[in-house]
Amino acid sequence: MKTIGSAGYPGFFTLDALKDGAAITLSACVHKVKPMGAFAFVLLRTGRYVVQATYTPENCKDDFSLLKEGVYVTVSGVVRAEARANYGYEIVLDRFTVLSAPAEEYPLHVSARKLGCSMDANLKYRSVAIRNPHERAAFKIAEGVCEGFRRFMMQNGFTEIHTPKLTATGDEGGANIFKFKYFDQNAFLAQSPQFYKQTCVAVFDRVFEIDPVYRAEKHNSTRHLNEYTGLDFEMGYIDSMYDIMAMETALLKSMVAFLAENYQNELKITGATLPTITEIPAVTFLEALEIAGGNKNKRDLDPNDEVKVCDYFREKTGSEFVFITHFPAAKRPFYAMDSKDDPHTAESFDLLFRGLEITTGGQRIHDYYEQVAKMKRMNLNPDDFASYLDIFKYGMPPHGGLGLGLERVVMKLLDLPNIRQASLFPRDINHLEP
Ligand code: AMO
Repeated sequence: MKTIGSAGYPGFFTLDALKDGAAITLSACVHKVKPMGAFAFVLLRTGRYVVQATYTPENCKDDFSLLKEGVYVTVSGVVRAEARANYGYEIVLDRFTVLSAPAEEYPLHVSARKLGCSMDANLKYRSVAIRNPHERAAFKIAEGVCEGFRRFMMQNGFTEIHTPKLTATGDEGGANIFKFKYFDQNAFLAQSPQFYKQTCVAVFDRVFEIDPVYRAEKHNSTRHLNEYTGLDFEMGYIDSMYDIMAMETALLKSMVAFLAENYQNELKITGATLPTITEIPAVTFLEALEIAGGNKNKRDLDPNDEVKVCDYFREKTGSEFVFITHFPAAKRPFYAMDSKDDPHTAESFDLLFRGLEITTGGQRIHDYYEQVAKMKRMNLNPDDFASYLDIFKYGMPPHGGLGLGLERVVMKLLDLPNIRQASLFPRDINHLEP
C-alpha cells in the first residue's frame, strides 16, 4: 500500500503516516545528514516534525551528494519501526528528487537541539533561526494558546471581533503610542482594542479579539515588544471584577488542557512543563507590596516585586499564578472603575505568571457622567473622546474585561529568557526587519 502524506498530498505530513511496512512519499527539507559509513541518516524536517530516514546505495540509486542540509526534496521509501528514532519509526529511502536547493549554507546551526547563537544573530537571520525545531516550537505553542483561547471564548458565548488598529485617539494613556499622519490628520496605532471591545459589549454582550497591539516602547527590555498580539475579551452584565477573574481562571484551565492534549510534540522538544491550575490566589496591591518588601509609597510593582510575589505564592500555595487587585486609581487608565470602598484604588487587576505580568483587566465605568467626571479628574478633555463617550451616552451595561499578552504567555510557558523568541518577527527599537 502506498501512503501519500496524510491528506493525499506529500507536503502535508502527519505522524499517522508512520506505520511499520507502509510505503510513503513525503516532501520535506533536509534537516541534517549524518554519514555513518555503510549508510547515512537523513533527518527530514516537515512543517511540524523531524523524521528520521536512512540512505543506503543498495536501496536508493539517486545521487547521495545532492542530499544536503537545506535542500527541499520529495522522498519515497518504506516505513520501519525503529525504537531509537524520533516517533519510533524511520523511513528506508528508495527514491528522492530535489525540488529546490539553497544558494548558500545556513548561517546558523539550524539542526542543533538549541540554536545557541547570540540574540543579535538570531534576529539578524530570523528567517533561518525559526527553522530550528526548538525555536519553531514556540510558535506552535502560540497557535495552541490562541486556539485554546478561541475555543473557550466561543463555548462561552463570546463573539469574535476585529477592530481598527488605525485610530484617532490613544486608549491607554501614557507616552508609549505611535503617532503617524493619516492623510491630513494626526493618527495613532492602537495601544489596545479597549474602546472598540467595550463598544461591542453593547452589541454582542460578550466579545473577544486576537489581534496586534502597538506600543512605542523605547526601552530595550526582555519583556517588551513594540508590536505584540493581544488576546482580549470584554463581557457585559458583571457584578464586579471578580467575575472577570473567575472567567480568566476557567479560561486558563481550558487553554492548558488544550495544550496538554494537542501540543505534546512541542512540549517535549522544549522540555516545558504546563502549570497546574486549581484556585488562583488573589491579593491587593498593598498586600503584594508588603510581600515584596517594597516601599509602601510605590504606586506600581516593578519586575523584581513581581518575581518576589510569585515566589511567595508558589511556595505558600503551589500556584504559579497570582492576581493582584486594587491598584492605585491614578496609575490605571481613565476607563477603570474606582472602588466604592476606597476611590483611590481601582477595580482593576493584574495576573502574574511565573514572575511576570501577563494580564491586566478589571471592571470599567459604564455610566456616562461618571466617565466624564473621571476624565476631568485625570486632566483629560472629554471632547477629545467624543466618539468613545457616545457609547456611554447611549447606554452601556455594567461590564469588564481583560487583555492577555500572547508572547508573554508563551515566553513563560516555555521559560524563554527573551520575549523576542516568542515573536516570529519581533519589532523592538532596533528591529523593523526582517
Ligand atoms: P495592558 O497595557 O496592561 O492593558 O496590556 C495587557 C497585556 O498586554 C501585554 N503587554 C505587552 N506584551 C509585550 N510587549 C509590550 N510592550 C506589552 N505591553 C503590554 C501584557 C499585559 O498584561 N486595555 C488593557 C487591558 C484590559 O484592561 O482589558 C491593556 O491593554 O501581557
